[in-house]
Amino acid sequence: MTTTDSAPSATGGAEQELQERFDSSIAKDRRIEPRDWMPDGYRKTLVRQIAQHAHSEIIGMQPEGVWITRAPSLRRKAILFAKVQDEAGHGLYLYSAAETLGAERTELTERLITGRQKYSSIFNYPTPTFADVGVIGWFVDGAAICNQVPLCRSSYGPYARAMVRICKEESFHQRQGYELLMTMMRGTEAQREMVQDAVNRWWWPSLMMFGPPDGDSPNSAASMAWKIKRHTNDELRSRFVDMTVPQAERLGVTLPDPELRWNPERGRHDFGTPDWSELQRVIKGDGPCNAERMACRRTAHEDGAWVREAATAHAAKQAARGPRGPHTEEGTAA
Ligand code: FAQ
Repeated sequence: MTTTDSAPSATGGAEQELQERFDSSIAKDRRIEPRDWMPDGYRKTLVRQIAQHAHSEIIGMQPEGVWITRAPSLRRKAILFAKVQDEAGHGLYLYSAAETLGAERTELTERLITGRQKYSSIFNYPTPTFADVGVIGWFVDGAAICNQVPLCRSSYGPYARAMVRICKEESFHQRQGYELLMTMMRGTEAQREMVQDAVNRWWWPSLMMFGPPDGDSPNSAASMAWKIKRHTNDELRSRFVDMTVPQAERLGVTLPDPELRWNPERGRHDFGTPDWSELQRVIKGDGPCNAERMACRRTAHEDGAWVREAATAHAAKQAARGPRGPHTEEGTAA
């Protein structure tokens, strides 16, 4: 497939030339920047993926956020607080990246809270125990790293650059989760059971984070041709399994898959099939916590209206004052 197959065909000499220049940049692994011409399909795919990614970071603050006040020590509270704050930051970089493509953040938020745009299925599962915080760090941030490190080489410059910092922070997040679980595994029998229970509940949903199997992934072909995605959903899922199995052994937990075993011929692990009907149900809004997550996001948006109004009024005031505002070189207050 060429990069033009799924893009609207360029008509006319000038547009044809632009299309050729775009194709050549993609072929040579050059970055596409906001000022560059790009096919409509490329722009739309990026806005869709980046917006869903940003929404996931923001909704993703909720499952762990509820543990900030209940974390068992000041140290754990401070760590969790910093992690959840990082997720907010990731959301903001990503909304900014989407804005470079002409998308309005207000419009994207509106689409999220009215259910017209998706966020990751993984954040629709509950976090009943503190071990869930550790397992989210280990599995969910681990899966995010597998999926997002290749996105640092994504063809769209602002997205790729945002991913560099995000991935560094996700690495910290993954390690804090693993360290938390290690500590619990060195604790009491009840704590070890709590970790195993959380592992049992999060394993399959974490595999589903990578998206549907390749045969049912309508967006992959175009995204790979455009080098937005560098690997297929199944390839990244498989890498995650290979990375996680030795970590589980070291931790002393069992991954809940009787089909999981090393395949020496393939040099990879074989593993069972996730329940794809569950993924579809959760994506369509029927997961254990979809309604709760959306209600919480809507309330936060409504409660934040006065902040947005105050910030807009402040910006208008500053603009009306012109460049010589209250903090001029002379230090005079207007
Ligand atoms: N959940 O054709 P494909 C994080 C949708 S951030 C919901 O394969 P594509 C950090 C898909 O959008 C986690 N929907 O699609 C954190 C498409 O729908 P559409 C988020 C899903 O785009 C950690 C349809 O199904 N990460 O964890 C899911 O080529 C801890 C068909 O699928 C990203 O967003 C799903 N799991 O591949 C925060 C990474 N899977 O739009 C807090 C960037 C698929 O056609 C705490 N995104 N869908 O209506 C990607 O890499 C890709 O978009 C995929 C999906 C791989 C997610």
